[in-house]
This record gives sequence, structure tokens and C-alpha cells, in this order.
Amino acid sequence: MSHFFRSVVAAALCTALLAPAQAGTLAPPKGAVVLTVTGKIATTNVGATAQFDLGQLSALPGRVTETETPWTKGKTRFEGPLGSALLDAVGASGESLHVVALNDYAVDVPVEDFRKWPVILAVKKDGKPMSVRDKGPIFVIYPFDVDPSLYNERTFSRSAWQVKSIEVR
Ligand SMILES: Nc1nc2c(c(=O)[nH]1)N[C@H]1C(S)=C(S)[C@@H](COP(=O)(O)O)O[C@H]1N2
Ligand SMILES: [Mo]
Repeated sequence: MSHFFRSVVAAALCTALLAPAQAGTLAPPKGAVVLTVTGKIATTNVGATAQFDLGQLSALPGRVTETETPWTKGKTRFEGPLGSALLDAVGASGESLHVVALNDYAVDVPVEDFRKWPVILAVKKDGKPMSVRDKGPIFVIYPFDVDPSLYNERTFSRSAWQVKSIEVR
């Protein structure tokens, strides 16, 4: 490679590594909005918020987490977008996530949790969307299969179900 091209590549890498949360683009939701993200985000689609329908959430990079939980019997297969993919989709730049559920249960989840572990925002349980009655439409599921030490009360309190909104703080 020529010196010139090496410089160009080096400059591009520096830009990519040093860039703050990027303001990407996010299409407006087409279906029913199931999640609204507000706060310290660079990418929005409805006013100052980022709103998602189920299709948009399912289109993000995701994971299947097959695990037991305190709220289910036997092994259950949860599937949904990675928390880290959601953070990237909205260009999140805060430290903490104020997660609020339909029953107004709220919990503060460190952004670090979503970066450190493949936490998912499950939108399917055993292959099917979850009704509100069945803790849907969104259930925060930690990777108990990857790190069994996560199976503790602190994680359980961060395992919000019927999630409706997240404020990045
Ligand atoms: N939507 C919603 N999610 C929630 C809660 C809640 O009240 N509503 N409680 C949380 C807390 S504090 C814990 S410890 C566990 C409680 O699970 P349990 O009700 O089965 O004991 O779920 C968490 N997720
Ligand atoms: Mo709790």
C-alpha cells in the first residue's frame, strides 16, 4: 500500500474510533409503537424521540437466550434485539437507562450492562410474540445462559417486563 493510502486508511480509522455517538437515521414506525426511547440519543424519528414498532425491533441484530427464569417454568426460548444494538440504533450516549413498564414499574439499568453482556429486549417467547398478559410485548432478558452468576436479585430487579419506554440518562 502506498504511503498516501495508508494515511487515508489511518485517518478514516481515527475518525471511526474517536467519533461520538453517531446520528444515524431511523425510519418512522409503520405499525403500533411498542417502545419509545428518549433522553441522550443522537438518532430520532418522531420529534425528539426514537419510536419502534415490533418489526423494527426484530430487524435489529438479536440473540436467542434459552434459559430458566424465576418467572417461567423449565427452559424458555427468548428472542429479541440486543440491548447494545438498540443503543447503537438510537446513538445513545448516557450512562444509565431508566426503563419504564406499562404498570409504571421503573428501574435504572447501567448502560454498561448492555455493553458487557448480550442482554436482549425479548419480543418473542418460544417463537411467539408475548401478550401484555404474558409479560410482553418487551421483556428485558439477561444472558443467564452465558453467565450463571447473573442469576441474582439485582439482575432480577433489572429484568423489567411489559417495557414501554427507556430514557437514556
Ligand atoms: N413490569 C414489571 N417488571 C418487573 C417488576 C414489576 O413490578 N413490573 N418487578 C421487578 C423486580 S423488583 C423483581 S425482583 C422481579 C420480581 O419478580 P417477581 O414478581 O416474580 O418476584 O421482577 C422485576 N420486573
Ligand atoms: Mo425486586
